Amino acid sequence: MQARGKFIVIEGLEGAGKSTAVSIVSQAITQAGHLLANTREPGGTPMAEAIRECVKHDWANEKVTVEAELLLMYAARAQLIQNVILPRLEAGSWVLGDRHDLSSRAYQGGGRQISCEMIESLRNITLGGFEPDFTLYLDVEPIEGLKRAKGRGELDRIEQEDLSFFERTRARYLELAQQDPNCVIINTMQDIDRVHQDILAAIHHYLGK
Ligand code: T5A
Repeated sequence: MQARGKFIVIEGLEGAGKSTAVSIVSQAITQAGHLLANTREPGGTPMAEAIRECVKHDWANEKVTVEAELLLMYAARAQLIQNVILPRLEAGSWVLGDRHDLSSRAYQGGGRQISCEMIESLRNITLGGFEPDFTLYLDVEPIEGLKRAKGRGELDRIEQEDLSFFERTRARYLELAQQDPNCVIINTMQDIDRVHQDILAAIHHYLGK
């Protein structure tokens, strides 16, 4: 019988360097001989990509409520898990996610200050105990991450939040990452080559298990 694949996730604030980490980790996984599917959240299916557009869009005079934002994130996640992640894992492929549930717990739980109870109930409905096998959390100081994100062009609705929002988000990320035995924290405030070496070392260590 085909062994179930592993679900690996890259997490971090805007400008943490997730895109580069995704390519480093993808290469390491495929070189180790595994089939790999890449996903991003919110997104990754046609409907979830439409939700992504909707959630990142600046609706001008219509305030996006924190509840609507939270529900949209979990609606997109439900689509992705049922249609892509679980079928791929069952077929033996590995899946590498650019963001997953930790993002909601950090951005909506920490940044937006939505209660843990509300998030927990959506996690139970959507995930039913499903969790990544391994997470790399790329830690960046919000001021530096936003500077990098700004260097890339126009900011979306969430990226336009004030610094305190990202500070709360980062604090929640760190708190949750430190509690998770399957999560490695990468300091991205170092020289970029060193960051890439640390990412490679972490995924090689995981693959060697
Ligand atoms: N969201 C998402 C929620 O609120 N809740 C949720 O549940 C989920 C799933 C998604 C948005 O939705 C929110 C979070 C987000 O606001 P996104 O596009 O997926 O949006 O996420 P972003 O974080 O916006 O993606 P970014 O592309 O901004 O982040 P990256 O991928 O981490 O940044 P990257 O790799 O493009 O790097 C940005 C720039 O910095 C440079 C890179 O070269 C690049 O130019 N850089 C460095 N420079 C110097 N030193 C380093 N160590 C560097 N690392 C990268």
